[in-house]
Amino acid sequence: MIISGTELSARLKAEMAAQMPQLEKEYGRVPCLAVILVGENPASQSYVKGKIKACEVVGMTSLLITMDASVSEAELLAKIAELNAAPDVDGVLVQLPLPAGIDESKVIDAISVEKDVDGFHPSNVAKLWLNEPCILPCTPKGIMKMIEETGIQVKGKKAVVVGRSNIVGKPVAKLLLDANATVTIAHSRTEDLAAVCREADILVAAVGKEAVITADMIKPGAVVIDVGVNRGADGKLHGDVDFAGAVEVAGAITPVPGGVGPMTICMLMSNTIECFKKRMTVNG
Ligand code: L34
Repeated sequence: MIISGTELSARLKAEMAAQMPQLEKEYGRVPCLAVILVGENPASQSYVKGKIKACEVVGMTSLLITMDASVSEAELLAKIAELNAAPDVDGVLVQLPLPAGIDESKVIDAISVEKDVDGFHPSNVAKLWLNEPCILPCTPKGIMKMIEETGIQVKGKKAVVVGRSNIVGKPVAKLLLDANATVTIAHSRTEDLAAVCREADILVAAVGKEAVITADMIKPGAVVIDVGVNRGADGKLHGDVDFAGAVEVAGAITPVPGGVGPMTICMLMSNTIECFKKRMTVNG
């Protein structure tokens, strides 16, 4: 089984689009996402384009703010403050990575928690780990939706997450733990990574290196989620998993492209709606 993020996200976006007339009637407007893109990183440009396009598809409004790579940290922080204060903006996202010289954690801290559609703000991270209601980071949330889609029961299963980043590895491990999986976080210093991976009923590869997960590292029938988006020497996108080999062994697997990437964007739409609804009910 190939878990298509393209198809699943299209279905979920259509469901969200169907809610828009009701939201507009109830609150007088549709949700609005503001995206700040600093510099001209081609990958970031492509992902941001996807985010703006998704807003159109869902029927929400968006604001794209592009800033020169030479922008100062102070200018960027001032723009964030302006968007935090804007009553008609529900979500504020600063596309990462940022140019050298800008402190990413300072930027993330500056985004108002109520508008933190990425779920990267320390308050949202703390809430996630304390089991309090919060905005979930988009990629981990999308991964859980894809696992759900396979119909497998996560409870009691062995899950191995390869990678320990703040935006994918750590939060997806927490969500798998909440779903009652037995979770291992493996990483670049893990001894005998292949043996650790072979134990996994659910394997999440979030390393950021092409084809580090090969067929021999996969337990037959396992669910394999490939978070990698690596631009190869051939100019094409490759996952962290050697797909051609892995698809023969796995029970279900996500492709790259067309897997986790589109689901990340889809969950961003869902988070924006969530922030919108919360702000509209709290602020009247
Ligand atoms: N602030 N920065 C912030 N939030 C995020 O959620 C992200 N991320 C990651 C990078 N920086 C961020 C994304 O948006 C990764 N990411 C992302 C989003 C979308 C896609 C990939 C990564 C995506 O749509 N990938 C397509 C291919 C797109 C292409 O061809 O360039 C796919 O099918 O995988």
